[in-house]
Amino acid sequence: MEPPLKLYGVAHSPWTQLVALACHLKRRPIVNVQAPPLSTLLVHGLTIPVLWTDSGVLRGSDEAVCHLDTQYPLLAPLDAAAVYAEPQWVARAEELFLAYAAGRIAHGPLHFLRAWAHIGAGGPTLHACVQSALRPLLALYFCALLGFAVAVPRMRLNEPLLRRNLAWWASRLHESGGPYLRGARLSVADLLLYAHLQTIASGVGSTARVALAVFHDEQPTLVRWARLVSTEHLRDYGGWDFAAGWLAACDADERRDSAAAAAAAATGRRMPPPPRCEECPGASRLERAVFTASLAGCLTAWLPLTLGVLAYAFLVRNFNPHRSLKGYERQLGAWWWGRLRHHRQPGPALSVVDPLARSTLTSGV
Ligand SMILES: N[C@@H](CCC(=O)N[C@@H](CS)C(=O)NCC(=O)O)C(=O)O
Repeated sequence: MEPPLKLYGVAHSPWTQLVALACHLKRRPIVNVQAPPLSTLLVHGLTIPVLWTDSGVLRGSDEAVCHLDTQYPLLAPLDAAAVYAEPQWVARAEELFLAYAAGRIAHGPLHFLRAWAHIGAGGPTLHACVQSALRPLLALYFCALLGFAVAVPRMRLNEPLLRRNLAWWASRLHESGGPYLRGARLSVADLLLYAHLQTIASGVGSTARVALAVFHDEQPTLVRWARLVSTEHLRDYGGWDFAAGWLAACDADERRDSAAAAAAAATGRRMPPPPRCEECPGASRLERAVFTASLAGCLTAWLPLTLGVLAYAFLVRNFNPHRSLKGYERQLGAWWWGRLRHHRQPGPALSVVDPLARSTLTSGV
């Protein structure tokens, strides 16, 4: 058996999920780390994911997935080169991220940090506990990032954008002739959407409640597609699988007899309840205790160090070419600058230009 690859990132990140899904399909075990080595922190900040392989360090999910696909072409080919050559897939995955990312902190920072306590790293107990001790740094970084996005540019979970985006994926599925997004075979296009479904189903903030309802009520073909991906390819995916429980609940819901279904329909939506973050597979009680103790340390005795590291990480994030939503942030900066120059008079609504230049998306901020 080949040695495991080191993957820096967490299961609640769609891009890290994407790399973990590709590793799973290529039968490459991973060792998950939840803080970057110092050299990575200094140059690239805290952006996830990073994958360490025999051929070097791969930053960004696209690099990592392409590497895995070319390295193991005979094992479940993922058509990575072809998918990344069609910019629509990543662009729509980023758009989906923009639609729901801020919803992850909709229940407040305490809920958000509590969800992070439940993220497991897997592996031997000692490894899992060390990662739990390091994870608060990343948790505080994303808490601050999302907190800023909600407080300043007033980002929210954007339901209309989410609806339009999921309708786009559903129409691609329809046009492909199925059962997968690019036709008869599972590809990175499917993994891009499925990775986001995993993050949405991780139960953090309002994403699961709102986005899973849109999935369930408006895009039944996407639910069937997700069930196929889950049962055909991810049966033994393990502790990072957040969507499986919800899909099983959808299954049970569909099997209900018609009288029960009619009664349920009369009382409102028949959607199975979305998972709560503490119900998702993840960290043990010991790991959660270690996380909480370390978080307390980061916010008290080590506060100057925490603030210093976070300030540095926010500084270098702007030079990191791999993180997503860069185009959106550039436009946001220009919009603010315009508002300042025009003496804070309300300007035109901010919109995000689709990188494919096919449509203009209202961001809802
Ligand atoms: N294009 C990158 C996106 C990676 C990314 O944006 N990751 C997010 C977490 S989900 C991140 O680390 N963001 C840090 C930041 O924006 O500062 C990929 O595909 O890996």
